[in-house]
Amino acid sequence: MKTLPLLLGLLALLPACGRGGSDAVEESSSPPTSEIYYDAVGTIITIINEDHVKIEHDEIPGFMDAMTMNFEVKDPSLLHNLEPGMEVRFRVAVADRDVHIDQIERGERTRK
Ligand SMILES: [Cu+2]
Repeated sequence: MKTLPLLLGLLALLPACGRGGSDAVEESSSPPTSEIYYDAVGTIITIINEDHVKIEHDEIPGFMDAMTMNFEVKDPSLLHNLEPGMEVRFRVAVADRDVHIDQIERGERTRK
């Protein structure tokens, strides 16, 4: 039974090593991960600062459940003319670890 904790410890170390290696290879030999886009609807809760907004959004199929969360926007001008309480339609661009809104406009939220 003494060998089990040791084995588990070794197994835990392996994924970390493998990931570091493959990242380095991907960066040098293949193009950057392409973005995936998700259309969403929600209500603006707060304009946090020039490029962050808190939105209560409906379910985004294949991406996330309905929730209230902060988003970064690609360009501060996207938030011009938007105010708390407004219903919006927006698009979330997801690439690797980067998630941000690249399109947003006023639009009615269709509630189920
Ligand atoms: Cu969310």
